[in-house]
Amino acid sequence: MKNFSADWAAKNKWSFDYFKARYPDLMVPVYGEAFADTGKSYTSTDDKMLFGDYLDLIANTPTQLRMFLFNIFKYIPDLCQDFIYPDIVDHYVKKHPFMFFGGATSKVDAHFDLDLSHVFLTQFYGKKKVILFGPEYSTHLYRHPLTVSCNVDLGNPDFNKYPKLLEARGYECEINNGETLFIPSGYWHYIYYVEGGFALSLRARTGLPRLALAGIKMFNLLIVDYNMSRLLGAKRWYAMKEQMAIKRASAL
Ligand SMILES: O=C(O)CCC(=O)C(=O)O
Repeated sequence: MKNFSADWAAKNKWSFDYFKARYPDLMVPVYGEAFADTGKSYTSTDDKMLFGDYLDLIANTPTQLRMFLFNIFKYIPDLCQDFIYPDIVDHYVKKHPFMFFGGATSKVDAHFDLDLSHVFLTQFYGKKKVILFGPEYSTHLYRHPLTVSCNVDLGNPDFNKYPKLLEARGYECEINNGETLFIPSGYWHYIYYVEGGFALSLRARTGLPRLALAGIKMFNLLIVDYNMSRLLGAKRWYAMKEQMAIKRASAL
């Protein structure tokens, strides 16, 4: 969408320089390689950096360091004045507008969002390549049971190891400054930062049945998967999930 953010003050205001000048000392969480790695939980990270230093880094250098699902508005509520929720849907999740930052070459491994909300992802700076697959292709993507992710690298897919990928039909697009991508509930997305940049995601609810399904998925991931990993050891449990994913896909 080209006009989703047409009326936002943020469009002419937010930039690396704007954030850096105002909030250089904010400590922000940063992620390295994708979160599907063995032993990493869904969205946690121990690494933190000063926002000013992080912005300098991504403005000038290719880097894998990303800020993922960052609710910057919790720390700087005034920024919420700079955008509005366009009334093309009802029931935005207004508590959780998230920002995403990344340097050139950063990638976000294929996953779908645990809360199953619809997402409107508006790009401010830089350019991103996005690959999307509908939920009907979860098995073709070798989804790890109980989780919202897989071990497939959609940026460099190994078709020998994951042959069913060849049968999945998805979408590939680029989002540039000022453009908004709609990611429907449950859609898989893989993202590659062609240039360093940042984006805002506004989320919308999808109704009670999907909310209940999201509850089940949260229980599976945050309770069952987490405890299985603790019980069996992260590496062993990850390898077991990978085997299950391969078995399911070969039965297609
Ligand atoms: O743009 C990004 O870096 C990630 C976006 C994403 O994964 C999401 O909106 O769920």
